[in-house]
Formats: sequence, C-alpha cells, structure tokens
Amino acid sequence: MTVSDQQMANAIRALAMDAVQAANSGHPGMPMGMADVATVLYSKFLKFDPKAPDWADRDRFVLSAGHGSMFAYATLYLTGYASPTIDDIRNFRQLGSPCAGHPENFLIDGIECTTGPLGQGLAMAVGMAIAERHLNARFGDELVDHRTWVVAGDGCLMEGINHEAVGLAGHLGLGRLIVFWDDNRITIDGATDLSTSEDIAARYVASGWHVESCDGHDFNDIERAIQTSLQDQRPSLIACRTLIGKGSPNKQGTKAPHGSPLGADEIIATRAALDWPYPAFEIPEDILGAWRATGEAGALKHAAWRSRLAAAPTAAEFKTAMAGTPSGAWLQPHLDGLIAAPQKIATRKASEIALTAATAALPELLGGSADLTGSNFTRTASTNTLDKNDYSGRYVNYGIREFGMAAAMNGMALHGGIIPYGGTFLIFSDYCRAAIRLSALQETRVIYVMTHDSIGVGEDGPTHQPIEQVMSLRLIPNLHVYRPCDSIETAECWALAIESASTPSVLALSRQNLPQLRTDISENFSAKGAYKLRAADAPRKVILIATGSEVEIANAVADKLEQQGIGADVVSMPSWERFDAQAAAYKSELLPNDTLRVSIEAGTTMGWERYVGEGLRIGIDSFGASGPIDALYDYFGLTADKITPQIVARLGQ
Ligand SMILES: Cc1ncc(C[n+]2csc(CCOP(=O)(O)OP(=O)(O)O)c2C)c(N)n1
Ligand SMILES: [Mg+2]
Repeated sequence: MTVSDQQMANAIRALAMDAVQAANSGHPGMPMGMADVATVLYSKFLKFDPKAPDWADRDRFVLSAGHGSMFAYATLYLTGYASPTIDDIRNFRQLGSPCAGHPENFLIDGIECTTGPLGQGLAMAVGMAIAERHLNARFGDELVDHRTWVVAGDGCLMEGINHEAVGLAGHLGLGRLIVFWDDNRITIDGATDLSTSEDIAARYVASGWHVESCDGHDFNDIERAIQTSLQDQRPSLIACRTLIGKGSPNKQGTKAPHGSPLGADEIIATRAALDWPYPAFEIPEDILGAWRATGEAGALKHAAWRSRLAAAPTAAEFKTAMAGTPSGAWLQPHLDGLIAAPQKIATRKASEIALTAATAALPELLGGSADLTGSNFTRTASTNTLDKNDYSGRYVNYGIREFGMAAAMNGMALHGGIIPYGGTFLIFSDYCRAAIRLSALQETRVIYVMTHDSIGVGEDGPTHQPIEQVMSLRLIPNLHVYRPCDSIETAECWALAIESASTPSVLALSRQNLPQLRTDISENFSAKGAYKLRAADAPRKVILIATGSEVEIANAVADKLEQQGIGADVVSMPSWERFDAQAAAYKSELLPNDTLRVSIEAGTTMGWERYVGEGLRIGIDSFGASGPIDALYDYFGLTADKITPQIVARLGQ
C-alpha cells in the first residue's frame, strides 16, 4: 500500500505530541499545525542529503519558530539524519539529549541555527540568503545554487527585528528566500487579534516581497503556493492558514496546545482522530520508508555536485572559503609598516587600515555598517557595494538596522564561506545585544566593529557615550571583547578576531586619536589578553591596568609616579576573556596580589575588583555629559593630574 502524504504528516504529529507528553514540557501545537507543510517541503522541494548535513550547496532550513523544536527533530529523524535518533527524541528536553528544548546548531548537525528568541531565525535566514547569492556570484551556479527556507510563527512576524530583516531582504531582492508563515492566529495569550490588527501581507508587499497564501492543511494548495513562489524574483512569504495542534479534536485551534502537553486522554483522542493506532515513538516501516525516500533526490544532487566540484577550476578556492581557516599572513607586513611610521590615530582609523590589509588578503571578509560607514571606517578599497544588481560586492549597506545587521551576520557565518563584520556605535550594541548573545551561543565567527567607545565621543553627549556597554558585553560567555589601545593592538585584535572560528568578537574602538604606544611586535601580545606594556623604573609600588584610550592616560600617570620615585608598571588589557584563559602563573606574575593595582577605564567600575581587589578603580559610574573631549575627561577625573594624587594618597595610608 502506498503511503499517503497524510500519513507522513501524521508521523510528525505523533512524534511531537508523544515527545512533549513524555517530557511533560514543550510545544506540540506548532509542529502539529505545520506537519502538512513540512511533508510537502521535504518530499518535493527541499534540497538535502541526510548523509551529508554539511554539504555546502544544501538548501538551508531555519525553524524560526524555535519553540516548535519537535518539528525539526521529527523531520531530521524521519528523513534519516544520523542525529537525532529515536532514543534522542524519547529523551526530548532531558539533560544531555541533543533534542533540547529549542533547536541548537551545536548539538545537531542538521540544525542550521539556534532559534527560540522569536524573530531572529528569520533574520538569520536573510543573512544565509545573502551569503548564498554572494558565493554564487563568486563561484557560479555550478557550486552554489540553493535556497533558504524558513518556518516562522505569528511571534516571529510581530517582533521588531522582523521589520529590519524583511526590509533588508526586500531591498536586496533575495528571491531565494522563502518564508512559511504559520498563520494560525494564535499566540500564548490567545488569538492574535488580542494584540495586532496589522495587515502583514500588505507590509511585506510594501517591503518588496512576494506574498502568497494557502490552506496549510491542503497538500496540493501548499505545493501550488510554493511553485508560485519559486517563479517570483522577490523573497516570498507564504501565509499558511493552519490550526495550531491540528489533529487534536478538543484542543486544535486554541491556545491550549501552544506550550503544554496534550494530556493522556487527549492523546488517545488524537490517535483516534488521526487514525494513528501505533504506540508512542513507533513509526510503521512503510511510513518511515516513505520519509527516508525523500532524501534520495538530494543524495543524487549531492553526488552530481561533488563531481562538478572535482572538475571546477575554483575548487581549491571554494574549499578554502568553506573551511574557514583564513591565513594570518597579512598581519606581519602591516605591523612592520606601523612600526616604520608610527601614527597618532583613532583606533577606529587603525581598524580601517588593518582592514584594508585584511580585506585585500581575505576574500571571505564581508563587511558593512548600520549607516555609519563614514564613522566606523568599515569600508575598504576591496569591499564594493553588495546590492541586488551585484551580489559579488563585499559591503552591505545595512541601513539603520543594528539588530537586523547582527542577525544577518550570524546567518552568513552559519552559512559558511564568509567572515562577516559590521559596524555601529558601541552605544548601540544594546540594540543588537540579543543577536550578539546568539553569536556567542551559536559559536559563530562574527566581528562587531563598535566605534565611539567612550565619553571620548564628546559633544554628542550621554545618549551616545557608552558607560556600561563594554563591561556588560564582557558578561556574555564565549564573546571576546577587545578594547585595543593603539594601532598595533588594533591590528593584533583584528587578527585574533579573524582566526577565532567559533567565537564572536567585539572591537571597541575610539573616536579620538591615540598615540602608538607599542614598540615591540615580536609577539601578538594582545593574544594574552593583558601584558606589561611598560615596566616600573623605580621600585614597583603600583600596577596600572588600563584598556583602550585609557592606556595613554595610564602611561602619563606612570610618568608622574616615577617622577616621585614610585615605580609603576603599565599593563594594557585589551581583552579580559583572553587574559582569563592564561595560565595561573602568568596571571599572578603580571598582577600579583601584594601590589597596589589600579584600573583605569572610561566606563563602569563594577567588575574591575576582579583584577584590582581592594585597589583603586578609576572610571565612570554615572551617565556621561555633552562637551568637548578634554573637558569631559577632566570633569570625570580621567586625567593623570587627577588620578596620580589618589594613588599617592593610597600608598601613603
Ligand atoms: C523574543 C521572544 N519573546 C518571547 C518569547 C516567548 N514565546 C515563545 S512562543 C511565544 C508565542 C509565539 O506565538 P506564535 O509565533 O504564534 O507561535 P504559536 O503559538 O503559533 O506556536 C512567545 C511569546 C520568545 N521565545 N522570544
Ligand atoms: Mg501562532
């Protein structure tokens, strides 16, 4: 007997309701509602090879409605990926199971990105679609020719980031991006008309999208909507009218199945309604066989692609790009040039000249800025504009969309073949913090170029002066926060950010000019996170620890102390995270407990206890103020004249 689409879809429904019931936690409604769409997508359209989840030219599938994670686990299992296994699904949401509450890219190969924070999945998919077009422009249809598919819920479309992502995708004409909207008109609190009256289709059309709608429970209609979308040059939104929890006779279409198990009785009723008499976690062989067969077409395409790659003149270049192991050879000649002609420049300017060298050497670097190109200095001679007329460009004008930019960069990094970097003011890191957090969690190599990193911004005033941002970014695990003090450290930090394949980086860069303090380039000292930039002359009584623009001030303080016969080391600490990772002996030698330690950073002092203990913490614990830079540094006490007496007084106690 041939297996029907309905039976295939019901296999997803059964796995979803049974796994959530077993865990006594989870979201059965979304996978049950979208099971029919999943069946059409996987059996007729998605290009995938379950045996090769990392095949570079696979279609990307993003479950933006990450709470419906059983949708992803069920489809991956049914189509025959090695992970998850049926036992993993039995252990849904249990500690150690790759079938975590929300899909996590680092737990399962077939999961393209980590989703759950609503809206970000779709926004990452925009980045994946940019990456696909860019690499297609670079390597041609032979090697890069795939689509990006998304399942998003009402929540994903309601979030603010959706406006940024949709605006960007429409502007860039990303026609290979197809979003299924699970138009079930239900969210947690109840019907969507409790909170929205928006004409979503009209908004998408106005943003340059093609919009289609279908009955999400009619296989033919779903197929028709997809076919129509494939013909359109614009990105597509397919509004799939569905019932949340479809199949559950007493709960479908209500808020009940959104985030709770159906319950034992309702599961019995649902089995009867679906004509699914099989025990929990048992998929009849013929139905499983039909699902496994959906991967066969992709496997053939994969084999053909491999032959094309083998014959392609650009094969080596393609493999290099996808491997993500960029050469660091650009750094040394760049440093040699800086030493030969020291410059007093802002670290944002130092970043530009480092980037000029790096982007010339590394075609994987793809930059952009959230409308602050002329301030972030993120564009170089090697990075032409990427737009819908020319995807070969390497510079995206993201517009004033910090969150959208950050999420898109996550998508590009996850896609592979690209090392994305993007600029904004450090103060607006808060606008994209949720995506920075996902960079760190997902282990993506995204480089955030965040300039105007302190009160050094000057006249723009407290709205534009970061106080707590540097410190708060240091709180995020697996994020490297760099605050380099001069052009040498800036280049070193860029090199570290580029080579850190599974850690995102923030480069906090000054607006104001800073002297080149480093003379020794025998080693990338920034890699240690902190190092002795200058050793005490007189017997050492104090260790000054500073970052970024305040290293210059620490140097001036050391001069004054030495004049009084007080020896002072100056430690530059461009990265806490890297310093923390050093051996205990290195750390205790650089910052011994028995010496007065003083931190100097133009930002919140909370946290510096970690390195100075009971010592002095010089910083700013209020908002900034509007005024010329020198007046501000004086007003906030960040001058050698104001810091030195405090140290002398402390030593005299
Ligand atoms: C940014 C964010 N805010 C809130 C939540 C909590 N949350 C999870 S699902 C959900 C409702 C989503 O509704 P919808 O997308 O329509 O999903 P459905 O109920 O249809 O499955 C909410 C508020 C979240 N995961 N992410
Ligand atoms: Mg909904």
